[in-house]
Amino acid sequence: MIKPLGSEGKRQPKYGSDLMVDLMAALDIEYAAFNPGATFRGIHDSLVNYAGNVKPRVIFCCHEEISVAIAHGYGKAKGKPMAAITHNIVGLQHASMAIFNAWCDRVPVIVLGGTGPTDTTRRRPWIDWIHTALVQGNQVRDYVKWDDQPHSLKGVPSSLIRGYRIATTEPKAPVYICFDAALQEDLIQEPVDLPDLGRFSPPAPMQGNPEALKRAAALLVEARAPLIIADFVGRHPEAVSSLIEIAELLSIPVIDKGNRFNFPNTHALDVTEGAGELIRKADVLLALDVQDLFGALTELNRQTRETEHILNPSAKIIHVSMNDMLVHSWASDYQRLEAVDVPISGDTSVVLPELTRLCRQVMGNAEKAKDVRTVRFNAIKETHDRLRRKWAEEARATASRKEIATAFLASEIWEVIKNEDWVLANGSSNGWARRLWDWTRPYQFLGRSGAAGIGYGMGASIGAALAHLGTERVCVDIQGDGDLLMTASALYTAAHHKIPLLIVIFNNRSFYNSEDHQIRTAMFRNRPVETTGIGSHLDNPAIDFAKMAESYGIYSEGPIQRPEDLRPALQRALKVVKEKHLPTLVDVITEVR
Ligand SMILES: Cc1ncc(C[n+]2csc(CCOP(=O)(O)OP(=O)(O)O)c2C)c(N)n1
Ligand SMILES: [Mg+2]
Repeated sequence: MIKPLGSEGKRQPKYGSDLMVDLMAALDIEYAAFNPGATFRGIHDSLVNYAGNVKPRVIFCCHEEISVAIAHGYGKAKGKPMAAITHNIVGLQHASMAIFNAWCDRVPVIVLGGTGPTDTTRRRPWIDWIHTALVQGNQVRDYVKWDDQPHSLKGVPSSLIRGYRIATTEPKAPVYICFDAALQEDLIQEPVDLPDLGRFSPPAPMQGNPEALKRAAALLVEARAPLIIADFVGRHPEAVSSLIEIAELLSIPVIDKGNRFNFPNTHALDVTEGAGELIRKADVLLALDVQDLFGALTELNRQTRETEHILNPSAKIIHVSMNDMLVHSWASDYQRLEAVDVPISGDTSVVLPELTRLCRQVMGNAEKAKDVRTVRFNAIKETHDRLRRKWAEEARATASRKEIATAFLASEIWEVIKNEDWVLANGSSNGWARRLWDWTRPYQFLGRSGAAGIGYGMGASIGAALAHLGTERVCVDIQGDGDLLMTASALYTAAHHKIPLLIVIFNNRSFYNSEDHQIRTAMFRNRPVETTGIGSHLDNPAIDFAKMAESYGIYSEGPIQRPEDLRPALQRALKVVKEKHLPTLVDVITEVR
């Protein structure tokens, strides 16, 4: 909800950029992340000297990819956007990977930029020319929801307010708004009135079509083997309890695709990793905000890229999503086309309660059906319990290995944080965090990067920790070594702003995902695998991440090589996070995967 102007509305803006900063404050934008650049020196000055670095507060970064990734993580954790400011076309090019991540992850980020001056007679030779594009938004237009470049100061309020509203209307996504340097720096000639922002809020969430919802309810109640696959439902935390309710009402097993926290892993109906068998025998599938529906119903041979569609062809598919509401042609983020019997455009946060109500109506008091559902519930619970027991045993078995296994890493982090109010901001230790920990509350997991563009983890984790600042929550980043190296200077931002964050490096000394591809390719072609580390294995020299963190002023531990050294190191680091409210880094050398 956009709030009316507070005390900041009583300030007297003198320059164009003062007004821009007033608007950001009015829109309740708490932070603006950036590294500096002369095309927004006006805004920079206004943030610091006019608005006193209070709201928005400057988050000082060393790369635009980090600024946007911070806003990305913050947007998910806080449920509202912050700003990332990029320096004309050069900063925007650096930012573009992170904007694409946020775009695919459907997260609102207010990306701001400077340009020009667009009046060529006011440009400095050389630099103002090579840094000005016609128009700048072209560069990222294919993966932002909207972009704009207002031509007058009077046009600035509607541009920013519209941008904020578009970004925060479902499906949410980044927007880019570019301010001419001259507009920022010129004196305000005529006062510009700010409108009552309370009248520009995004619309209420969209309900599904009533007829389609009735069909869906009838199919679900009649189903012999219904199945739910959920992917982005948890972007609205309150929708998680609605999902639990409908799953419990009809005893439907749930597969969580993990782009958000969708379903508690402790719940008897969670069968996330037992998916294959359930998909094969399902007769009605309720897909909820699934980004890649074809992918969710498919088994993949990683070596040959061949896919096998495993859903029974006679099964009926209901898909509730906003996917059809945001399609651009440039990036194929719409995925392979999948047939759907009951497509419902709507926001699952309001569709699920309504669908549950309709299912109750259809069910009435049929006693016989109750027995069927109880038998089904018990069978699913057995699968769920069996899987959890199996994983716990597998993890225990890794404790005696000489090297640190990914399951062991996850279980040791769990032992250290399980009595804290924790948030897993990034990473999963190869999936083990969800297998072994108790995930019960929606804010505990933020999902993934969106576009699998590496360089995301550090920035997104700082953003999440910013969102939780002032609470007792402990944010944890299980940070890939390769991903970290892409945006390592984020450590400076974490240290400079004293961001409480437990960074655990899952250090397999490799861009292992790619190394694994090299191994498979070589095997498939009957070529030697011994050479596959060339260009992907991060050794020779092995990087000392603890020393690196130390040079940024961050408390660090490691490299931890022996299983028995891991827990004490994590405990010491956690103590620093909790008592000193600072970032810490524990470098853990692990098995490759
Ligand atoms: C910007 C970008 N470049 C390259 C890749 C290809 N890629 C995917 S995963 C990966 C390795 C990441 O390394 P790390 O974070 O250490 O994770 P690991 O695979 O070792 O667990 C690479 C290089 C990518 N996804 N994004
Ligand atoms: Mg790695």
